Amino acid sequence: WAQDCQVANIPVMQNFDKSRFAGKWYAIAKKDPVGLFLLDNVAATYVIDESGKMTANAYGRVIILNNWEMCANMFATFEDTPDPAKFKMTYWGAASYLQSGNDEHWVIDTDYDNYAIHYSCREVDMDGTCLDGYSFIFSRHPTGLRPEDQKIVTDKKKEICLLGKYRRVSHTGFC
Ligand code: ODT
Repeated sequence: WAQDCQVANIPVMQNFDKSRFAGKWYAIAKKDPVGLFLLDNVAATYVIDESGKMTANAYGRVIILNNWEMCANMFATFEDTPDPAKFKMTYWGAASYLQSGNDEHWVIDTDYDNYAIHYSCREVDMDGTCLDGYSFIFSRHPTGLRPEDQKIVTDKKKEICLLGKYRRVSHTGFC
């Protein structure tokens, strides 16, 4: 394939099955957006209700008001779209001073049992590439990705034009 950094052409997970995606995922790497929020110790738990609607809660270490360090408890609801791997996420914090808003929530790839690649472009540039966005590499294991999943994840980072843009997300037990 040829590299195509157009947001509209980013390949997402085929036949995404949200019920298999449910449960807890540990963020092990992150590409930050402008105005970075979740720093580290980040995990997200997805729930699918009887009607098939997806919700999630997440936690992570944040620094607010310049210097106050805390664990943010965050919640999200997801609106389905015609593409099963693409959702519109509405999110808010347990406390009013935490971030809230609406973001895209795309699942680029996952094997459901070990790794997942999340992607969200917040602002598409004039040329169709992403001007501001963020992405999480998730693992079912807090210890990180299995060696056999690393190449798959590296290839996908390249495909979404974010190779080299990630930092590691540590899990120290802070949250
Ligand atoms: O950390 C940043 O810089 C941007 C992230 C803002 C969104 C955080 C909202 C979390 C809402 C609850 C969880 C849902 C799971 C979402 C998956 C990815 C974001 C953590």
